[in-house]
Amino acid sequence: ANPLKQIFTQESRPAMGVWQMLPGANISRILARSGADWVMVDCEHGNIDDAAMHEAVPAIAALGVSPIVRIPDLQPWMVKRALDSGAHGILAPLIRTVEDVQNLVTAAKFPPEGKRGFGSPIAMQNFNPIPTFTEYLQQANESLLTMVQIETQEALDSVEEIAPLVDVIFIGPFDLGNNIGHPIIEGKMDPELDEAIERILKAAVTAGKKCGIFCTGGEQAKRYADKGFNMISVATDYTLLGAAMADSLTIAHGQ
Ligand code: 3PY
Repeated sequence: ANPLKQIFTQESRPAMGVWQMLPGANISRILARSGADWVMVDCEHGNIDDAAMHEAVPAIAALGVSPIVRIPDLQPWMVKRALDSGAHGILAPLIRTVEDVQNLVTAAKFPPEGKRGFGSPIAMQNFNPIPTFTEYLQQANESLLTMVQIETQEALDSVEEIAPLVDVIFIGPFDLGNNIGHPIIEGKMDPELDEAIERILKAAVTAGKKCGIFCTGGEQAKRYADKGFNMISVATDYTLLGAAMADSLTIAHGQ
């Protein structure tokens, strides 16, 4: 089962998630038990290598929460490693062209839809009950969520063609701002960045696909939920930990 896919297909609410940047299965478990619908195991900018990914992904899945892996770059071998670890979805950063997106889908799906190779029983172990080889092959393509980040000018220019090709188009507002010449400064977003975000949401809605966005806190996440976003990253482990300690210190100091 893919709990995130179930929310997408059976519920009308946004799926709220958290970004795991720090390595460790205990961190994965804390995040998965927080009430989040999905956890993004961030192998692009997080401090998470291949071994840490193979620990994080099953720890999250075991708690009935969807582990999604953000691969460091769009390389077929990275897609393969992430899916073999048992990821329920794959997020490719910084894609540029329709061809990039087609390459992701080809790498992520078993034949005949794609060219993913089979060789690892590890992903199968993450299911309960463990499927047979045939059952796994039958359900893997269908249950997988493919996601690409729209965060370059080129991807923005082609977003209407990209959206139909994947399950989720996911906005990275920081990179998108940088790449279209309107960086986010001290949390402030330029109206042109807002317009680009609206265009991406519209492309997803028109294609009948889901739209995701990265946020830096609950208030911002609520604003995007109200706009109709389907997959929202509320915060990261890294910032949450620091903020929680700072809040406790403020109280401890009697301030
Ligand atoms: C961005 O905002 O660019 C992201 O990809 C979030 O990590």
